Amino acid sequence: MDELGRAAEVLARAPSVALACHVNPDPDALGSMLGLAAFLHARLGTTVVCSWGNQPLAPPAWIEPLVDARWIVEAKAFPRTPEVMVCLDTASSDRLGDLSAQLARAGEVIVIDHHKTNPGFGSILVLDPAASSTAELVVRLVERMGGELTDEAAALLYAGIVTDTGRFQYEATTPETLRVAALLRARSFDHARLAQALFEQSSVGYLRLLGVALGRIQLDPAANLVWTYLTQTDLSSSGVDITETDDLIDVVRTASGADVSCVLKQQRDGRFKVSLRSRGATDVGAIALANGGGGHRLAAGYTSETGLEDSVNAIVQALTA
Ligand SMILES: [Mn+2]
Repeated sequence: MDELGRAAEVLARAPSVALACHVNPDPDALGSMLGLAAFLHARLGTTVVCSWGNQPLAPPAWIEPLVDARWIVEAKAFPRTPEVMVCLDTASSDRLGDLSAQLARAGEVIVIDHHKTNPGFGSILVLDPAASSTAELVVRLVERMGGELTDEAAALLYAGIVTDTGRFQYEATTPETLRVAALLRARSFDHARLAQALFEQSSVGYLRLLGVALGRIQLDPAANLVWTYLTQTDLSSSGVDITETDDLIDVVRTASGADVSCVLKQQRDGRFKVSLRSRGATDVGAIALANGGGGHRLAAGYTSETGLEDSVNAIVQALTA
């Protein structure tokens, strides 16, 4: 049997399922995890528990109307020895953060992911790098299992697809992606409000900080690179949390003057979180992988141990090699 079929079979039999996604979850991680949880709970009465390896957890506002708050627990309350554990949108086991220790103790570990750089882990691996999003894979799984999605589950999965495809714009958007999205949109949820909650939630402080980041943008034509950065001082003086700056890279990537765009953001521990995007000509996933990170061919990232200058130099070197 194929891996999707095995996953469907295990989930159909499990009275309780523990679901996890990667640390600092994006809407695809959260949407695929919570969407699957919502489906299992509604369809089979499965006891579901969901978490990710950040402590404390800070669930984003957009999920609030869509989930039962009791499903989400802190990592320390996650089952120590789950019979069935599902890891969603998690490109490698260390991306589970505090939850990675549970892998060795879990009975069955189902990994559902679409990251090309995923080395493969778990006992059942549903990995399709051609899929637009992990949420798209969850819909395939749901179709295999059979049964209806609730409106909330559909909204959660739709959120994963609409964000990971850049609102159906990126290369990975296939006819299958649109079929799946249409299937979800057929359920009754307010997609316009959901999109607003996902894409139009900037604080004025963030917009000012965006101005700072865009003001210091650098173009390196030889490396075909456009880049900028934010420091902890920038963040603290503007009162903006780093999680609010996720779409900075989406503004920088619109620059037509370079194929590769990069944003370096200093974290609390001083290290720089590096986000890379390519307009199509460069495999930035390879650069991220070489630096201990991962992702996709055109969108990837890693955490840099070196300072800002050395981090940028290393990227320039990789691009001009
Ligand atoms: Mn994803």
